[in-house]
Formats: sequence, C-alpha cells, structure tokens
Amino acid sequence: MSLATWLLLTAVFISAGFGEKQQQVWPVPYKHFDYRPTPDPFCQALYTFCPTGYPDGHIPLMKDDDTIEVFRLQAPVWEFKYGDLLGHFKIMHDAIGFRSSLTGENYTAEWYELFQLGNCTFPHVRPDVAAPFWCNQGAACFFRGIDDQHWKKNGSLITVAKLTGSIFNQMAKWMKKDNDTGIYYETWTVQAHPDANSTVWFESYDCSKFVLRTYQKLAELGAIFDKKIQTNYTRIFLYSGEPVFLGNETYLFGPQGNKTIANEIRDFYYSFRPHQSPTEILLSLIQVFTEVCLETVFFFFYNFEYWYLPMKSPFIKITYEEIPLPNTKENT
Ligand SMILES: *[C@@H]1O[C@H](CO)[C@@H](O)[C@H](O)[C@H]1NC(C)=O
Ligand SMILES: *[C@@H]1O[C@H](CO)[C@@H](O)[C@H](O)[C@H]1NC(C)=O
Ligand SMILES: *[C@@H]1O[C@H](CO)[C@@H](O)[C@H](O)[C@H]1NC(C)=O
Ligand SMILES: *[C@@H]1O[C@H](CO)[C@@H](O)[C@H](O)[C@H]1NC(C)=O
Ligand SMILES: *[C@@H]1O[C@H](CO)[C@@H](O)[C@H](O)[C@H]1NC(C)=O
Ligand SMILES: *[C@@H]1O[C@H](CO)[C@@H](O)[C@H](O)[C@H]1NC(C)=O
Ligand SMILES: *[C@@H]1O[C@H](CO)[C@@H](O)[C@H](O)[C@H]1NC(C)=O
Ligand SMILES: CC(=O)N[C@H]1CO[C@H](CO)[C@@H](O)[C@@H]1O
Repeated sequence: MSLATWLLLTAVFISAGFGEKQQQVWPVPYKHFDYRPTPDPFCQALYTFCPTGYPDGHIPLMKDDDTIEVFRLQAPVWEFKYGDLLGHFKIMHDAIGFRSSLTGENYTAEWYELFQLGNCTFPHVRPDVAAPFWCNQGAACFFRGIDDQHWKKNGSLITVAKLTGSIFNQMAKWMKKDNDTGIYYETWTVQAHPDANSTVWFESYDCSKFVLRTYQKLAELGAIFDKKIQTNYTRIFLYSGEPVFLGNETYLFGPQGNKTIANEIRDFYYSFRPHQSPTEILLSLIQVFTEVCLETVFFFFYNFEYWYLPMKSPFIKITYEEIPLPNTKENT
C-alpha cells in the first residue's frame, strides 16, 4: 500500500469515528434504535411472545384520580415448566404488577426475550450465512391479570408503591417508547472484577433492567416507594480486562473484514449455539465456563458490534444482590 493510500485510509477511518474509539466511554451505552424491525422468519419462538397481551401493546388508560398499587413480582425462571431448579441457582425473572382501586382490575408488565433466553445469549452459526445469526430481540408485554400463584409460590408478590392514575398514564407513554427503541436483549454484565467499585464495561439489558427503569421513571414522575423492602435481582457477570473493539457484524463478516478474526468468532460461537432445552442451556453455561477459563477469550456482541474480552478470573458469576428501590425526587 502506498503512503498516500495509507494516509487517505487513516483520514477516512478517523472521520468515520475510529478516532473516538480511543476515548471510549465505559460502560458502552446501550444503543436505542428509531424503530423495532420485524424479526427474520428464521427466528421461531418455542413459546409465543406475549400471548395474552393487548393488540399493538395497547396499555389501558386509568382515571387520573385513581390510586394504582404497584407490585414487585419475581419468580424462578421457567418455574412453570421445570420446577424450581433455576430458582436454586437464583436465576429469577422480574415483572411489575399494577392494580386499579377504582375498577379492581390488575395488570402485569414484563420484558423478555421474543425467542427465549438461549437465543439471546448465543447466536446460530448457519452454514449458508457468514455472520453468526442472532435471534436476540426482547420486548415489553403488558397484559390484564396477575397470576398470584405463579409469583407467590417460590418468588414474591409485594406492594412497593402507590401512585395516581395520572402517573400511571404518563408511565404508559414512556413504556411504549422504551419498547419501540430498546429492541435487543443482553444477558451479560461485563466488568473488570467482582468488587462493587469495579469498572463496568457493558450493562445487561434484561427483564430486571426493565423493572429498574420503570421504577426509576415512576420515581421521577413522583411515585413514592416503600424503602423498607429489600429488592434483590439476578445478574450474570463476565469478568475481563479492557475490551477491544473489533467492528460491527456487516464489516467483520463482509469482504473487508479480517478472515482470521471472522473465523475465530464463528468457531467460538459454534460450541455455544443455542440448544432446545433449558437444561441444555445450563449445560452450555458450564461449557462456556470451561472454555472461557482455559482460553480466556470471549467474543462479546453488543449494539450489533463485536468486542474481544480478555477474560480474567473468576470469569463468570451469577449473583443475587440488592438494588434498592429508588428515592422519590422530593426526598433525595
Ligand atoms: C431459538 O431459535 C431457533 C431458531 O429460530 C428456534 O428453533 C428455537 O425454537 C428458538 N428457541 C430456543 C429455545 O431455542
Ligand atoms: C412491545 O413490542 C412487542 C414487539 O413488537 C409487541 O408485541 C408488544 O405489544 C409491545 N409492548 C408494548 C407494551 O408496547
Ligand atoms: C388479580 O386479579 C385476579 C383476577 O381477578 C385475581 O385472581 C388476583 O388475585 C388479583 N391479584 C392481585 C395481586 O391483585
Ligand atoms: C475497591 O474496593 C476494594 C474492596 O472491595 C478495595 O480493596 C479497593 O481498594 C477499592 N479500589 C478503589 C480504586 O477504590
Ligand atoms: C459498520 O462498520 C463500517 C466500517 O466501520 C461502517 O462503514 C458501517 O456504516 C457500519 N454499519 C452499520 C450498520 O453500523
Ligand atoms: C487479522 O487479525 C489477526 C489477529 O488479530 C492478525 O494477526 C492479522 O495480522 C490480521 N490480518 C490482516 C490482514 O489484517
Ligand atoms: C440480597 O442482597 C443482599 C445485599 O446485596 C445480601 O446480603 C442478601 O443475602 C441477598 N438476599 C438473598 C436472599 O440472597
Ligand atoms: C415448583 C415448586 O413449587 N417448587 C417449590 C416451591 O417451594 C416449595 C417450598 O419450599 C417447594 O416444596 C416446591 O418444590
């Protein structure tokens, strides 16, 4: 390559934003999109997403002077099908319940994977497609009713706040926008080490993050939370040194991409391709653990871009830690 070509390329790269990657902001902000794309027909759900939801994510309007009770809902993942196996690992699913005191009607809001957890954590390596293929959309589901038994049995159903119908209606508007722009699920939180003061490289984006965002929004709108209640959440961590940006999927797997890196990413995900049963997902998590610990390599996918993570001990951890309910504007 001639010097002139090299300089030209450098200029193009810098103007294309490569220079900014030097002053990387941590954690890398989760990207919001203008709209939610229709998923590729290759992605097929094992369980239909939001089967009892309102059409188009409609959220019923409350009377402004209604009093709405807010419930924290938590239960072991897949409990309804596979007993509380995952509850023992404290892999919990979070949701929010609402009850109108004027009508007595109640509702559930939750945010989860369109095509199940395995498909959001690992992509499909398809013989006919160069890039690993992700079925990783997640979305909010709002439906009438609260299944008391499901949440109470091995989880929780606790009142955490009371608010006006007017606050609820403002939240509903925010929730629809949040749903249209935050479109993909992220299982992992990536940070430098397990201490509380660790640098966070990437934040997860899952059911509990939706609950935390919604609580935060309600607090901003003036809702008062009962701070005496302890609220713990499941977090799945990866530990690594400073991540190295590799490129977006179109670039890496396109004609200009580095074939060595592209093949390494494919090979990495081939061993972790999604399986059909949750038990097997647990087995692959254990498999990830061994591979990642031995080879200290993880190719991480975030905002539809790949990063190389130089993995560090303790590599992977599942915690069930407290994240307190938010303070209201008035008492901060
Ligand atoms: C994951 O995606 C594949 C391919 O679309 C689909 O067959 C499967 O049902 C999905 N769910 C799970 C749990 O693997
Ligand atoms: C969120 O988006 C999904 C997928 O498009 C849709 O099925 C659901 O109804 C929406 N939920 C809300 C509350 O807007
Ligand atoms: C929600 O409504 C259903 C149906 O009326 C009822 O069985 C259930 O106990 C209610 N749960 C709460 C927490 O209000
Ligand atoms: C982070 O916290 C640990 C203890 O949890 C402490 O030993 C360490 O000095 C702290 N580091 C910084 C930079 O504050
Ligand atoms: C992917 O990266 C390339 C090279 O940096 C860039 O030109 C392109 O616009 C990016 N594509 C997307 C969809 O971000
Ligand atoms: C591709 O990436 C590998 C590993 O980072 C590196 O050793 C190699 O020089 C790169 N090849 C090209 C053509 O840039
Ligand atoms: C909840 O989190 C707190 C602090 O993070 C911890 O001390 C407590 O043991 C956790 N509770 C459970 C049931 O794990
Ligand atoms: C599915 C289910 O009910 N699992 C457990 C819930 O908790 C009770 C009491 O600890 C257990 O007996 C159940 O097996």
